Amino acid sequence: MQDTSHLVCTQTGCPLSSTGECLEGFDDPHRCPHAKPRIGAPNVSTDEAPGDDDEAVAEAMADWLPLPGGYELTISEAGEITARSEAQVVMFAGEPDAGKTTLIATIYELLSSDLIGGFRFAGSETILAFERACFPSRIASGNVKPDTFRTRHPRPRFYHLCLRPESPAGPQKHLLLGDVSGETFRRASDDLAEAKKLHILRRVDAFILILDGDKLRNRKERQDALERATLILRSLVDAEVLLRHTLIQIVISKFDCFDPGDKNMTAFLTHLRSEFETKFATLFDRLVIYEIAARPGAEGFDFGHGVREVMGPWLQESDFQTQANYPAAAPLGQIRESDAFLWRRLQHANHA
Ligand SMILES: Nc1nc2c(ncn2[C@@H]2O[C@H](COP(=O)(O)OP(=O)(O)OP(=O)(O)O)[C@@H](O)[C@H]2O)c(=O)[nH]1
Ligand SMILES: [Mg+2]
Repeated sequence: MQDTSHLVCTQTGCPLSSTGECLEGFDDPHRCPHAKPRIGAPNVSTDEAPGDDDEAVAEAMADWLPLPGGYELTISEAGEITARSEAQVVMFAGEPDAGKTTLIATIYELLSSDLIGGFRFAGSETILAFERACFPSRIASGNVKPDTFRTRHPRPRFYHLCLRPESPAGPQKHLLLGDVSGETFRRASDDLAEAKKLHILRRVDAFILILDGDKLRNRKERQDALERATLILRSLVDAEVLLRHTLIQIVISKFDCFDPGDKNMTAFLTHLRSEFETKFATLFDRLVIYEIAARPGAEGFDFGHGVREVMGPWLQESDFQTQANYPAAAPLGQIRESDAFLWRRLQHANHA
């Protein structure tokens, strides 16, 4: 996503200056007719109509080359990476609050300080986005209880990681971690047309479906949480956006919230495993279930408990060799220009 700190929006209620999101839904807010260059002090009122000076600066900036600003990448920006280098694309899905963004932030924190699966952190084009996602859990934020900002964008945005192998001879590896608001998946599970809009999923190497552990431990909420998760998967299969060769990783989050002595809970987890295995094992080549505590609040759990295991398959070359058969044709139906662009670049990359 572009750096938008030099832009202000003339529309009341637009979150551009707080989150970088465009009220009109433009992936690149520079293209929105309501976005104007920020003049003078950074806290200039967004309600003021743009003056002549603003118009003149906007005109002068019209053909400036936009540069990546270190925040999340749009689909087409992510496509630039997949086109030029070997990259694994991983999409994180789940209901609101399931723990998607926290898991992405934890992956970054673990890789920043540790060797995982023989790989080390070597860089990122979305370093500011990672830092923003990690900030709430850092002591500096002053939060009593660590929290993560809610993801609001309805379209996938990607975090980027470049990794280098421990042995200096090996090639670098790129990971693109896709984050979408939980609301988008909720809509997809209710409406097939909404699920079809997520055709970018046809390209992902791994699809992570996160179930909120905090809901699973609650007897009144757990059955509903399980049903909603299976509905998301079912709806994406019916919409033909999730393909057989995609690695499906079912992740039970917030494992630190469980009472280890609760036998009823243990029985429910066994039931959950058999539900996924009986309903989906024949639809996918590989479906694996994990238990994690990405950012545990309780003692007895290490930071990022179980997260390395989830990452394992993305880092092992052989695990993705079976997925070379991307669909030969572009997705049918309505397709946005940026998706079409990504499709062309991916085809090019796969045949290069
Ligand atoms: N106890 C505990 N809380 C966690 C853990 N992981 C995430 N949380 C908390 O769960 C809440 C929701 O996490 P998010 O990562 O924002 O969830 P999300 O799925 O990205 O939510 P949306 O962006 O709304 O779709 C936050 O308050 C997190 O601090 C964990 O391992 N243990
Ligand atoms: Mg989120």
